[in-house]
Amino acid sequence: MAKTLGKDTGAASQATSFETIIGEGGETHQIAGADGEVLTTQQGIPVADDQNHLKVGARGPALLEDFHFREKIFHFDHERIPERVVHARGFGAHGTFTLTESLGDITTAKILSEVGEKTPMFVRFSTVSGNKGSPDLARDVRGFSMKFYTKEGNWDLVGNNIPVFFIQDAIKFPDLIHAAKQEPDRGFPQAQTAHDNFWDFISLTPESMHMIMWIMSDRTIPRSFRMIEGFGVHTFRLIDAEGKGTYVKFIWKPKLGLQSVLWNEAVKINGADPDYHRRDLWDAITMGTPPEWELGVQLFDDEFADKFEFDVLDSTKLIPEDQIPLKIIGSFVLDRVVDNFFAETEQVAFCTQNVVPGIGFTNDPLLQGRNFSYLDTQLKRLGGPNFTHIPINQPHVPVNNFQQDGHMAMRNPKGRANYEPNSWAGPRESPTTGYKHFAAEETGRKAQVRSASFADHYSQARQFFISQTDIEQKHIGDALVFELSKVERVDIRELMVGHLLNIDAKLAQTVATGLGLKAMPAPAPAAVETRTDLPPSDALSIAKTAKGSFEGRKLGILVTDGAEAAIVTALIDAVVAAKAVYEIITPKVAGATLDDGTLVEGKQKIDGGPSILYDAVALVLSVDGAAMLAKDKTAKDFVSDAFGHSKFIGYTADALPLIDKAGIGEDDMDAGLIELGKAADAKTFVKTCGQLRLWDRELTTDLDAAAFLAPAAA
Ligand code: HDE
Repeated sequence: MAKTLGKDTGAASQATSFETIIGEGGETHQIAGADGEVLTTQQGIPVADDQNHLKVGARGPALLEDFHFREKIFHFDHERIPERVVHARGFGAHGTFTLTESLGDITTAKILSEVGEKTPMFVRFSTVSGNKGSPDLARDVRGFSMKFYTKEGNWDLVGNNIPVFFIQDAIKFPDLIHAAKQEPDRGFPQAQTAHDNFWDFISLTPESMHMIMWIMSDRTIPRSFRMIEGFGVHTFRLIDAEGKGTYVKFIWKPKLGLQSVLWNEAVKINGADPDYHRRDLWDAITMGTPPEWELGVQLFDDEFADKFEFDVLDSTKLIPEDQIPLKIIGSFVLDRVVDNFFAETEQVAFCTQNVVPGIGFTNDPLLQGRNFSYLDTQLKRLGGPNFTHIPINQPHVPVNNFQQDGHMAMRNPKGRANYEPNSWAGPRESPTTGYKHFAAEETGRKAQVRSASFADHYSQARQFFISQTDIEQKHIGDALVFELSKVERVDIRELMVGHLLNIDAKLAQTVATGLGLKAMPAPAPAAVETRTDLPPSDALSIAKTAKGSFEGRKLGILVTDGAEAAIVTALIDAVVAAKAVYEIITPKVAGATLDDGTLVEGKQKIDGGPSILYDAVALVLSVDGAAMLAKDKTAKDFVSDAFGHSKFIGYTADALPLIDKAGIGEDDMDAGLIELGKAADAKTFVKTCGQLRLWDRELTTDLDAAAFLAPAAA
């Protein structure tokens, strides 16, 4: 006999009513009420029982006749589509691009020439080497793919957060990716380049050295998608009405500035919150603080290309902003999360060859290869040629052509003509508005060759390295030592140090010392000697371009019962005024009762809110609270990690016993530890947090600092 448990109505957001009853076997049935939505099969047939499949007798065998059971399991079995071969882990959001400066004199593209024009867009951020379930803070390049739904069709700009790439010719891409991903015999490591195969390939591929400097820098462990730059990498071409071309590089800059975390932090974040980046973006958008980027271009002509030190078709090189300043032409904001992750983020299909009239390609041998690869990959992933019919991939303009049929065709034209030319009706060519390829003059011998103009592999690697601040240089050294220490073959480690010698002697020495090499290896053979005349460029450094603001960052406020309410309130006010956010962390998630009797709710129990999840922390504790937490390993880690990660720490005097037990003695107290004696101190503290980290502290908290501080070998 079924027993009625009660009528409800479920969550407040559900408009329909249902009744919950218990079945004979104790299972729960939710029965649709009079105004309720009825569960159906894919054919729209109402379902009576979704808890039990059809059987002969209550304990008997299943019957094939049960079409609902069969359909439900069949559909479930086919839920997965192949993950992307690269960039499998990603997260997307919708936004709008607004043009502020017209490029109408050099391109016919409406999106780049009609000032004020708002173009809907979708962006997908990703890591490259891990699989779909890998953690967000892998040391890796971030993909930054953009689809603009323009008035002239879809334009895809499929970029990265690093302006250069590992290889010069697309034919090496499968080798690069095989070497970076899990080793084929053992199936690990996941989402890590710290293994023999990767460094074996790299050490035998000197053209990757510039990119290696970037990936060993803090750029590959970003604090947030909201705090990364984007680069189109290749040189593209803008084309005007007369068919004249202008070279262009696309670069987008985050309004919040660049920021990264430390490696020790990244490793811990991956455990505490593997979804750190996607959650951060989701939260920022849903809380009404949508991230924004400026879109800039570097424009140049053949004359510049001819005199530039490197080949503008070589994607292992960049053009320093000091040489061609960025012209900001617009900005975009990401302000809408997806309704459904699979439908949008997973099914979005970017293709480098999706360009609109007025935008064209160059002969960059990487871009040429990509233009083949992306269309090909969509066929495999999305299962047929009609992936453009999926809403996220559909242009926002009419699509008219005679391509027909195929798997899952959703756009099926009416009428008799399905060919052209025809004498019936239908779309026709337009020599005036249609896409015209840039009419480049091409000559040359048919051959498998690499241009000699691509041969300098070290000069820009060096330029990048010398553009970094001391602490950024230290991080590059640390990362190389970490990764190469995971490489088992000593000859690979040595060959890598040989390459570093061609970049910077001190870096090579730091890494050799860090690895404990017995002797300095010989420099790697170089096709072209490293230039030492390229000047440092501030735009290449994260630290030198810092905005000095806490906007968009997160303060973790650790609070216990009896803590000073006035300080907690002042901190919250200061954080809100700084356009930042905060989370209250308490010993129990229900919250803490402050000294004025108010209950402040905890967003995290301390075990679930380690300090690595915050940009800065404040310890607002009572005497009893501090005494209790001073015995707790997690609380001590909270403080010692924040200190070790060079974060700013605000504290009330009563919190000192916890700070002490966390291993921070009186001698260690530095300018980054700020006492919150009175409510007004909260403002000063949050302002100081705008410096983001007290980098000098790292030289006293890290063993590797010694190798870094040692003078370079002669
Ligand atoms: Fe990709 N790349 N790539 N790539 N790439 C793919 O296309 C490929 C390269 C980049 O969010 C694949 O749809 C080749 C450079 C991003 O969905 C595939 C070469 C840059 C994404 C492919 C490159 C990128 C991809 C796999 C060597 C930076 C994620 C799934 C010439 C400018 C797109 C897919 C998304 C994805 C091929 C090199 C960026 C296999 C052959 C250089 C951001 O087609």
